[in-house]
Amino acid sequence: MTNWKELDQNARDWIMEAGKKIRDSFQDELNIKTKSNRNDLVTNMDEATERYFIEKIRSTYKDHHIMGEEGFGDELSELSGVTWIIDPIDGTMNFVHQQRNFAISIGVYDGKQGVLGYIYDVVHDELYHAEKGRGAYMNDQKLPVLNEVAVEDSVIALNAQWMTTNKRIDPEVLAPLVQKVRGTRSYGSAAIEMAYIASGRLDAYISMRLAPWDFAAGKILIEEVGGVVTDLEGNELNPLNKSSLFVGKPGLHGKILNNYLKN
Ligand code: 2AM
Ligand code: CA
Repeated sequence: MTNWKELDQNARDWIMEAGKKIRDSFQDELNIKTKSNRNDLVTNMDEATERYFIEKIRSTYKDHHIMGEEGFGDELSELSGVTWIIDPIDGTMNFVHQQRNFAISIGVYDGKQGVLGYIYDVVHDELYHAEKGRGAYMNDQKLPVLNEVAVEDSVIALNAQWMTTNKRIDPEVLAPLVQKVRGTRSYGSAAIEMAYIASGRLDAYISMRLAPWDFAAGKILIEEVGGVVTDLEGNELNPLNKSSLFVGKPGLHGKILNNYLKN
């Protein structure tokens, strides 16, 4: 039997410690490499942070599974038992260029069910966490359940690249939505964007391609405050697969999905 209370405390301790290491690293020179393309960055701190979590988890929980962005975890073809889904630094481009607007993101799943979610905005020292069925919190303050909002009063997050010619969506699709809403924002970290949905700072967020470690924690947070988490077609996400992502306040999610995204 998993002791979830103890696991929650360990996860928080490790996240705070990892955050401190990342803040301390700002004084050191970064080693930056590229992955799949010139804009896909990874640093020594992404790798060191993932290794730090894996070492802690492996020495404490011998039978847990780990899925990590930098590939030091397990190769998983199914979710069974307890699985930690880890993005050591979500928003690496921001980490490199701005030293802000990035987060540690960790979702802990029991089988296919998300149980604990953590998003730590390292620079603002904001820890968002949620436990399935027990609500979502920001620095231990309970986040209120989300209210409905009209499309024309909403602030939505999306990256401008989805409004230019790209492989994943016809840029014409999003234009009417962008014209209708009150404003658009782009923070460049899916985890932070999802934490901002959970805390009501944003009303909806659209991304065309995210990986499980980008949304594993945010999904739990948003659902705990009554938000809706799907892919761009309105289907449930599979925490093992890359997919598009559309999250939003209750009511607003359905209105945008039916009136703007479905054609
Ligand atoms: P990362 O910084 O951990 O790589 C940027 O718009 C957001 O999308 C970040 O959360 C970034 O995560 C993620 N992202 C960027 N490129 C991606 C890709 N090719 N696949 C999945 N997620 C990606
Ligand atoms: Ca990352």
